[in-house]
Amino acid sequence: MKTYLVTGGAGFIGSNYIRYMLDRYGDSIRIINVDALTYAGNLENLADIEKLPGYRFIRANITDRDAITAIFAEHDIDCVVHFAAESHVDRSIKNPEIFVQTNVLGTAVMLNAARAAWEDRDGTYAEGKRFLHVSTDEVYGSLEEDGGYFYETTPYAPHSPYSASKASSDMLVKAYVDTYHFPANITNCSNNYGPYQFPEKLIPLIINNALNGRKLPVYGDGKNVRDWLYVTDHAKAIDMVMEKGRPGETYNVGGHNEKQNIEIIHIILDVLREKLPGSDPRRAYINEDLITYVEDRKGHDRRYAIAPDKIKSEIGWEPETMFEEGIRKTIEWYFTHEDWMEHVTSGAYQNYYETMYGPA
Ligand code: NAD
Ligand code: TDX
Repeated sequence: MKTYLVTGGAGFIGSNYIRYMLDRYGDSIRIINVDALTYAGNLENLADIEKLPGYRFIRANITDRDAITAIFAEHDIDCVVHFAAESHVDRSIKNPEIFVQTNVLGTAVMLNAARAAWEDRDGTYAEGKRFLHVSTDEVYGSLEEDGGYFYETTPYAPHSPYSASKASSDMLVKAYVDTYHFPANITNCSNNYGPYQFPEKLIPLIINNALNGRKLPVYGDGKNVRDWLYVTDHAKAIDMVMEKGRPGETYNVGGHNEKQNIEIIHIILDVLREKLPGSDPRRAYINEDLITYVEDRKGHDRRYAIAPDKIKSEIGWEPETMFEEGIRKTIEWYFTHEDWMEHVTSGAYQNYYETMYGPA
């Protein structure tokens, strides 16, 4: 039976990945979710999973070397899927240091602990050991509006403290591959969206603000382009890279769903109007008047886009969910999970952790 150590599994992508894996493999795998439960980690994201026999949660900070080493000592880990990170660009502009601590030092701790547990005396690793580092397309910098894509060979050119910290962590993984023949892969993914995304990111923020009649903040001219990937498609890509990826390789994961931010906002408003019943009072205020242009993000990357050719040809993965379908599924999820949004925006879930586990 394979045992996966998933870091950051209480966050947006990590919780969707754990659900995907337990749906797909059931009792034939074990998942140990290691998460510090920062503001972005929410055990409500896994409420339907916490009692499954193959699942276990451990609260630990990835920068805590002793705690991480103890987890490797206690469990025979086959695969690490490393999601844990500070993930929000705007927060990194305000407070870069925590991004270096978690994303760079935390990744170093994870790599060291995995290597110490896995490496044989002759410098080899048992069959089946694999460390998958989940990274971002933002490490490649920014593309021109009128063309080009990020490829695995594109030079790194991060601009924000967030992307600089992710680029640094990628470099550490590459150094482990080159120096210790460490069995790792890196996936660099485009913008994800879907259920359980924290409403600081564009799509859930716009859905939540519109439903509450609040302004919809658009940075700059609203024409920055992101390449949107439905989160379950990303979970499937990670599973396939873990199964079929060549050790040491990087795979870019993208949605072929490029959209300007302002287009996203118009689509969300259209779908909200389409989905809300005629009698719903919110229909009165959900309209384009809510759109408000605000000061641009500092160092705002203009365009991200991935051509996922390598992962398609080597591994057979392709994005399956087109944006028009994915955004409908996402909005329906937020409609049926108003309690989740209420707990997240009020901070109620964090009070619960303090009671359960003490201060972070
Ligand atoms: P998220 O912010 O929703 O979740 C991050 C999780 O990591 C939370 O559960 C948090 O509690 C945990 N965490 C943070 N610091 C920790 C620490 N020091 N120790 C242990 N746990 C800690 O992030 P996400 O959007 O789910 O992103 C997951 C990963 O995917 C990140 O590495 C991010 O860089 C990468 N990524 C995200 C996107 C995206 O669009 N969201 C796209 C590409 C790559
Ligand atoms: O209120 C907003 N108004 C706005 O115009 C917010 C929150 C964002 N934006 C713009 C900025 C970006 O151009 O929307 C775009 C998307 O912004 P975010 O949702 O903050 O995502 P982004 O900065 O592109 O980064 C995301 O994708 C890559 C994730 O947060 C990263 O973790 C991931 O690596």
